[in-house]
Amino acid sequence: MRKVLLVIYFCFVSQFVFAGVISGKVDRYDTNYQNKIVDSKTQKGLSNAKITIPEIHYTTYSDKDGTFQLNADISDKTVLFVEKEGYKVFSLTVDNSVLKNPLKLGIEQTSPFDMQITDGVIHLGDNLFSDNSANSGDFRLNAKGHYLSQTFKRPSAGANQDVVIKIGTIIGLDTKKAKQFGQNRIAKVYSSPAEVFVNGHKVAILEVNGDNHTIVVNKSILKDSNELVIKTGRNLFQTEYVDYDDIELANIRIEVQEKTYYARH
Ligand SMILES: [Ca+2]
Repeated sequence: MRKVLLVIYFCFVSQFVFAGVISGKVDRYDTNYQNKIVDSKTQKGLSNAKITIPEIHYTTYSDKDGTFQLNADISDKTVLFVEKEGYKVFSLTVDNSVLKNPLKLGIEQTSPFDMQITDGVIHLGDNLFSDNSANSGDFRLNAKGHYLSQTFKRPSAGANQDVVIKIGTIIGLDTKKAKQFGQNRIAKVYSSPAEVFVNGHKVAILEVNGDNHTIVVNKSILKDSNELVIKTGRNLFQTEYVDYDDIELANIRIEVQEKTYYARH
């Protein structure tokens, strides 16, 4: 059987941020390599990176050349994390196809102003969801409520730099757009998008599941101490009671990036 290698780089694209359609660049080509963790710049294998899938309590580490085995029992889409000192936390939506198609994951060195503001997988909603919801099969965490609130200090960003919110991974959004993209199997109903606020200003909506969402924050709304709030949507077809969309978020960071990264043509 021909094997396909997924090469997933951090590739930050902002054009679709308000539609929430942001995901890492995925290149596929034929190879027989094992799963591998590399430095995204040098492409060199990285040893002793920690690879975890929290929802199934799976942990392994990369070997001295960066390779690793994934002998995990993955039934539905779930979050895989890669952590290594000196590198940004990497997260990726995986399903059981990764057991057949080796992963090559490029992770990025941290920058001085990176702030990791969440740890692990966060489930928002009310724990009421259909088995046909986007990726409900691996929802094993109880919802902590319908919104997330985190504070962060004002990042030091120059005139040519943007402050951005990175959401590493989103699973479970049952929006109209997620449905159009074939991300859930619910016949008719859908939910409103999740909303992202900074200091009470809405900065983005999240409509599509995936990895590596990037939201540029207008620096004029930032203060010395800031509040990031992410609210999950609600089922627009349930009028008898409020049914929040049960979603999972992972790997939320605040970063400072060069503005040229987002140049629009
Ligand atoms: Ca719900």
